[in-house]
Amino acid sequence: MLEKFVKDHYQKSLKDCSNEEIYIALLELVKEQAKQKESHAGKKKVYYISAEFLIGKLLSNNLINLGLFDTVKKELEKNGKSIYEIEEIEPEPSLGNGGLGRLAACFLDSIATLGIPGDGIGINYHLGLFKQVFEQNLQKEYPNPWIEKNSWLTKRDKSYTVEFRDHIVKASLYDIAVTGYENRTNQLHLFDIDSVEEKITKDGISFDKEDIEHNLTLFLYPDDSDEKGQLLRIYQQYFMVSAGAQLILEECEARGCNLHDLPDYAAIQINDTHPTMVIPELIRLLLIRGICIEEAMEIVAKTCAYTNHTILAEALEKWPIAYLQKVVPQLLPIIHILDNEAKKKYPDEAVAIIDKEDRVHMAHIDMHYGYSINGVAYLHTEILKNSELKPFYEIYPEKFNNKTNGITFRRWLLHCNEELTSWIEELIGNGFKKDATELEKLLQYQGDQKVLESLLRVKAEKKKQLKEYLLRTQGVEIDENSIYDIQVKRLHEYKRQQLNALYIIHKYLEIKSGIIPEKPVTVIFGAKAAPAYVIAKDIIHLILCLQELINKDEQVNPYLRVVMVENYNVSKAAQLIPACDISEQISLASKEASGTGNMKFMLNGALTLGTMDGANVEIADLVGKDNIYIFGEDSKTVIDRYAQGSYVSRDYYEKDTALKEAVDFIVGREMMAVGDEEHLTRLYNELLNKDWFMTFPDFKDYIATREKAYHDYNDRMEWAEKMLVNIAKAGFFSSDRTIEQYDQEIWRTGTSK
Ligand code: NBX
Repeated sequence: MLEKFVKDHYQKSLKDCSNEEIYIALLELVKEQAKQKESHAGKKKVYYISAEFLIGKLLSNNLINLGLFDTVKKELEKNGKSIYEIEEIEPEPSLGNGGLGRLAACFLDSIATLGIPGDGIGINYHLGLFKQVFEQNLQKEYPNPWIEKNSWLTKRDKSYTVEFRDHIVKASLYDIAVTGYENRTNQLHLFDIDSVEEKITKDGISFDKEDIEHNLTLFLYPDDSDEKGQLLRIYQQYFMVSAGAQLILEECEARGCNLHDLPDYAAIQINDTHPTMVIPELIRLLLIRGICIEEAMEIVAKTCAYTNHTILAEALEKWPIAYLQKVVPQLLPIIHILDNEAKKKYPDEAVAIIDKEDRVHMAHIDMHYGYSINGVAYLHTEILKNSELKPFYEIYPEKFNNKTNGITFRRWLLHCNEELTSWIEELIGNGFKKDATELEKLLQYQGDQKVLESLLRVKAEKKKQLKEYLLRTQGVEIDENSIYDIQVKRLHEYKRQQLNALYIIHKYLEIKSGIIPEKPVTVIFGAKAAPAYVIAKDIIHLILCLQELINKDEQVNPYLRVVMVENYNVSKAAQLIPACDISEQISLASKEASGTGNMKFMLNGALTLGTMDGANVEIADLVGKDNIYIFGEDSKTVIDRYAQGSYVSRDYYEKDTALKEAVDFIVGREMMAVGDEEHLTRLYNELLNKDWFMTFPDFKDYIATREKAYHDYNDRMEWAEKMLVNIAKAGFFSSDRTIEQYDQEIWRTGTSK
C-alpha cells in the first residue's frame, strides 16, 4: 500500500526513498486515512479545553489506531527500511508539562476510540516545554521547536477575532487529527496567531514577555514567576478560551442549537483552572447574542464541568483583578456579577470568587458556575470533599464526583511494548485491546512456570533494549542484569526525588563500608524542573553529582549506578517504562492527585514502591499487599501534622544516625568535589530546617521497604508472579474506562455503552 502511495507521490519505488521521504509520505497517508473517518454524527459534542496536550510523537500511534501499523512495518522491512528509524525523524510535540497534559492526550485518544464526538481545544505553542541539557551537573534550558514544513498540523480556513484591552488579534485555527482505535476521527483544535516570531528568544529560553504580538503562542507555560510572565499567561488563556468559545457556539449553531439549549449540544470539560475564563467569556458572548444575564449564567453553568488536578494551594490560580483589568477588562463586569451572586447566596469568605485582596479565585468560578467538579483518583476526591474544598462540598455535594485517571493502552502497551503485547495475545487472545479488563484472564497463569519464565524473558529483552538505547543516546553504560529502579516524572519537592537520592547516598555509604548488595541496582531518573523553581533545580544537581561520584567509583559501581536521563519526554518514557523492574511512586501521602506514570509502569510489569497516595491506593487495592511495596505515613497522619504545624525535621535528623549521615553527605567533602557549594548547601539547609514535604519521617520505612523489594526480586518465579498480577489488574486504568465514566456521568452524549 505504501509502495503505491510513494509511486504516486514521488514517482519512485519505496526502496529508493530516503527515510525522510517515507516519513512525509506516511504523514500524508495517515492524514488521508484519518479524514475518511471524520463524522459529524451526533447532537451533543464534548469539548475538552486545556492549555496543554502532551501528545508526543503521533506517527506510530496513528498507524496502530488506523489498523495499518503491522502492514506498514512489514512492507518497510521488505524494502530494507525500519519503522523505528522512521519514527525517530518525527519531532516530538512537547505541548505539556507532565501528567495533566499527557492525560489530555490520552483522553482524546479514548474519546475517539469510544466513538464519542469530542474535540480538544488548545494553543499551538511553537516551542514546547524546554529542551533540557545538563551542563556541569546543572539543568540548562533551550528552545524546543517542533513545527516543520510537513507536520500533523492542518491549517483551516477559519479564524476568530480575539480582543484584548490594547489590541485585537486574529486566532487562526490549526487542526491535528485524532484517530480512534478502529473508530472515528476527532480533532485537536489549536489556535495560533500569524505574527509569532521564534527569533525573539535569546540566551536559552528568555524573551521579551511584553512583546505580545510576537510571543503570544510562542512558548508553553512561560515562566510566570513575575508579573510580566503572569500577564502573558492571562493573554494566552484568554486567547484560547475566547477563540474556543466562538468555535463552540458556531459549531453548535450549525448543528441546530438556538443557544438557549446549548447544554443539549455541548459539554465543555475545563482541564484544571487554566481555561476557566471560558465561563465568563461564554456568558459575554451569549449576552452579545441577545440572551439576558440570568439565563446566560444558567446556560453556561449547565454546559461547563471542571476537573481538579491538585491540592497544592499554590497551584490553584488566583489572578489579581488589576492584571485581568490590564488584559481583558471586558470580562470584569461579568466576573463581578458572578462574584456578587455567589456572595449573596454564600457569604462565607472561603467560597468567594473575589477575595479581600482583590484576587480572582479561578477554581471558585468553576465550582459555582459549573455543573460538575471531579477529582482524578479516589483518595484525591475524598480529600477535596473532606478538607481542601470542603466548604464547596457542603454547598454543592451533588456536583462532586471522582473520575480515576487512566492511560491509553494503545500507546503505553501496544506501541511501547510490542513484545509484551504479543506475549499477552498468545495467552489470552486480542480481546484485551478493546476491553482492557480481559487482562484479568492472565491470572489463570499465576502458577505456570513456563508462562512466568517467558514473561521474565520479555522483561529481560526490554531491559537490554533500554541499555542499548541509553548507550546510543546518552553514552552511558548500564548492567542489564541489575535491577532497574526508575523514577520518572516532573521534578517537584512533593514527588520527593530527594528521598530517592537520600536512599542512594545511604546505599553508597553502606557499600563503602563493605556491605555488598545481593543484586546490583541501577537507579534511573528522568525529570525536568520548572526554570524558576530553585530547589527543584538543586535536587537535579544533587542527582547529577551522585551520578558522577558513584559511577566513577570502582568500589561502588559494580553494585550501584545512577542515571539521570536527559530531556525526559514522552518518547523517552516509552523506552524506559517497559524496561522497569521497580516503579518509584513516593510522593508525600495526600499530595499526588493521582499519578499516571504509576499506571503505565504497572501495565508493563513493574512493581510499585510507593506511598498510599493518589492512584497508588487503587493499585494497592487491586493487586493486594503482596504485589506492591507500600511504605510511609498515610494521608490522614500527614494532613493532621500540617494542621498542627508541628513538624520539625531536625528532630528526626538528630534521632536517626543513618538519616543524619545521608543528609550530611550532601555537603560533605566527596560531594563538594563534584558539585557546587551554593546549590548543595541550599538544599541541605532546606531539608534540615524545613523539609516541607516530610521526607525525614518516611526515610526509615522507605529504606526497609526498598530493601525488601530488592530482596524479593531474587526469587525470580515469585517476582514474575507479582508482575503477572500487576499486568492482569491494570485493565482498570485504561483511559477507555475513565472516558466511559466521564461520558456516562458528566457529558451524557449518549454515545458510549
Ligand atoms: O495531573 C498532575 C497531577 O500532579 C497528577 O497527580 C495527575 O495524575 C495529573 C493528571 O490528573 N498535574 C499536573 O501535571 N499539573 C501540571 O502540569 C500543571 C501545569 C501548569 C500549572 C499547574 C500545574 N500552572
